[in-house]
Formats: sequence, structure tokens, C-alpha cells
Amino acid sequence: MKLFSFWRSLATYRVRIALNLKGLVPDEVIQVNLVKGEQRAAEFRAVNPMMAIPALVDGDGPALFESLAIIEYLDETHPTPPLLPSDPRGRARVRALAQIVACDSHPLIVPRVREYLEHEFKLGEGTRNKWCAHWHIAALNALETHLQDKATGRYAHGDTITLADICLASQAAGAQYYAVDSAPFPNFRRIVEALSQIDAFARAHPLKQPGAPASA
Ligand SMILES: N[C@@H](CCC(=O)N[C@@H](CS)C(=O)NCC(=O)O)C(=O)O
Repeated sequence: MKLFSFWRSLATYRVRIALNLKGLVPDEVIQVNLVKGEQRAAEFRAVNPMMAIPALVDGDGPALFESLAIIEYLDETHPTPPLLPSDPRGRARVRALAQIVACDSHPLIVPRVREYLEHEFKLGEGTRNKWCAHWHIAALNALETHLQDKATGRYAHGDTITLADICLASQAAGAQYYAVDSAPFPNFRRIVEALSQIDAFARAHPLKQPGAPASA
């Protein structure tokens, strides 16, 4: 297994958590430095034409891409522990919570969007950070409302870790980058705090990866 990764990538953080939960260790972790723009190099473009990480090569390939698809692939090929509930309604809720993070919020703050805002619209760093914080808060408001549902337990869906928790953890790390206060989101905060105590989450954290700053 080969994982294309970068310490700061929230989507790759999601896949690292899933790999850890499944007890899987990639044979190779290939760094794609997003700060240097290596995701746009021809070599990586051949791996993922979307020019984004993560990508995962399992065996002979071809490369898997898109974090949610990769995680569901890992869940199907390594079913223990399961990352989705056994009932259709539960699966729909977990996938929907995950998609608020991975499909509605995160895509608005990735490097290609921030760089477009900078180069095309000449928005300064302060304004770009405000943009990112705004979309984080929009997602946190929606998540917090959903997490008030009785389906929430110790974690986002009952007392078992699911794909939704993986995504909540990545949302929390992103919110930290942009200094978003999580105090108005007590359910979100409680769950993220519980997740941070779990080794599979702690080891996968962006700041624990090679190349990460000593503190951020
Ligand atoms: N929807 C994709 C998002 C992938 C993505 O945008 N990854 C970011 C890092 S978290 C990236 O590589 N961005 C490169 C860029 O925006 O230029 C997923 O969940 O895998």
C-alpha cells in the first residue's frame, strides 16, 4: 500500500485515521508538498488528475482517490471495525454528516481555492482567512444542530466510531488552522475531545506528521 500524503492535508488526515483504526500501515508514504505545489506536477497528476491528495495505491492499483471513497473501500476490504452502522438510516446519517465536512465545507478552503482567491481576485491573507473561517463556522453550525439529535451518543452516531467521527476530527483540525472558536459548538467539542484521546486519531493528527511545524 502506498499513501500520497502531506502533513497539513485534512483529507489525508481522514484516510490516516481510517488506516489506523483498521490496523493498516502503508508500506510507503509519498510526500506531496502542497506548499510547493507538487500536487500539480505531471508525475502526481498522472496519479490523481484532480491534483489533490490523498491517493492510495493498494496492490497493483490503479490509485484510489477521494478520501470518502478510499475510506469506504478500506471499510469494505477490511470490515473490522466497521465504520458505518448496520442499518440503512444510520448509514445515511453517518454519510450525510461526513459529507457536510468533506463535500460542503472542506472543498471551499483547499489550496486551489485559496490560491484562486489570491491570484485572480487579489484577496489578501486576512480576507482569505476570513473566507475559510466563514465556511468552517457554517459547517459547524449545521453539525452542531445535527449532533443534538438523539442518534448522537458518545460519538457522532451512537457509541461506536464511524466515518462521521473521522470527518469531525478533520473539521476540528481545520477550524484550529483558522482560529475558529469551538465554544459555541459544545456537542462537536465534546465529541472531538473524546476522539483526540483515541490513539488512532492522535497518531494521525496533522501536527504529528513528518514535516509538520513543532507547534501550530
Ligand atoms: N474531496 C477530496 C478533497 C481532496 C483535496 O482537495 N485535498 C487537498 C488537501 S486536503 C489538496 O490536495 N489540495 C490541493 C489543491 O487544492 O491544490 C477528498 O476528500 O479527498
